Amino acid sequence: MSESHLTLHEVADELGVHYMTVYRYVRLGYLPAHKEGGSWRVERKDLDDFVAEPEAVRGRGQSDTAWDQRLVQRLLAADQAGSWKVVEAAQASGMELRSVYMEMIIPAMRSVGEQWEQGSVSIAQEHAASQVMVRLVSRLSAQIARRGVSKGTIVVGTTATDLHTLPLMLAADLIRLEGFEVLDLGSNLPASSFAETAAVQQRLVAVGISVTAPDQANAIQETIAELRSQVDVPIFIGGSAIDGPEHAKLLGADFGGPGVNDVVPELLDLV
Ligand code: B12
Repeated sequence: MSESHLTLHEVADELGVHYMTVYRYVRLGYLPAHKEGGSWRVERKDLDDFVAEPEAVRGRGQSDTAWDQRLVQRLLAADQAGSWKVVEAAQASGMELRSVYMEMIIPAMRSVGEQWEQGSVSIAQEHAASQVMVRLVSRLSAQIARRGVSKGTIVVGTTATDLHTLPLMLAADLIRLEGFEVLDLGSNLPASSFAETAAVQQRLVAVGISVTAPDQANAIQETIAELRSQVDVPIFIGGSAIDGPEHAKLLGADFGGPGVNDVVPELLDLV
């Protein structure tokens, strides 16, 4: 065994604890590890980092794991590999994909945002954390496997002036998890291109607009007007800049709300 890739037994000997204790550290995401030939291996550097952490941070004595906060730490360190290891560890401990999004990814990103607003995180750190998160979500998204026949296609995008791609990506994945094909057009797309693309989709069920940036009322109305001139399916809007269903309707959408859960019943009613 190479000295840089330790088995869990070697780690246990070194830490002076039982093998099962080390196994628990790994499964709960306290100690990064990867699989080699079916068994866990720990890199020397990760073990050194683990030993260097204060007991409270390691959480050795805790039975619950604040996965989102563990992820926030890795994101703020712009540690892509470490962030992925936290996600892997959560999944290895039995967390299902939807919960990874709802209980880890979304709260972690909101926490980064709050710390940025409070000034405890710099704008560069927030940007770097967002970039790591985009990569993480791209990787996680590949795990979404549709069971059975697709419920149809939903095209999503933002207004031409909203740059928040990440909330859109997350919303797109949560809609995919409901069994729809989702065509994610990203952010900053001219309304005419958005509408032209939606218009040529097979089995189009609805079109969704993600709204995160402030002051988008005019842009939303333009996007909706363009869409209505080219497609005749319901149009819904969502995102953190939408207060609730009434606000969505006031802006000209057929339905909407801040979160994906607010629109899932209507989407399922369409099929
Ligand atoms: C990262 C970030 C950015 C990045 C975006 C990078 C990227 N690749 O996306 C950049 C740097 C580009 C950016 C820019 C700006 N940002 Co910004 N940003 C954020 C931040 C920190 C995180 C966003 C995020 O990923 N959130 C996490 C996701 C999980 O949460 P969510 O947005 O609620 O998304 C969920 C739901 O809303 C829903 N959803 C999303 N889309 C849709 C669509 C549909 C149809 C449905 C049903 C649901 C749905 O699903 C998601 C998952 O549950 C937030 C802080 C925050 N609290 O979110 C600020 C925040 C959104 N930004 C804000 C602001 C003000 C700006 C700027 C104006 C700053 C500036 N002065 O330049 C610009 C605007 C640029 C523009 N024209 O768009 C404000 C918005 C306040 C508002 N709406 O009134 C926030 C809230 C920060 C703050 N409190 O000041 N930002």
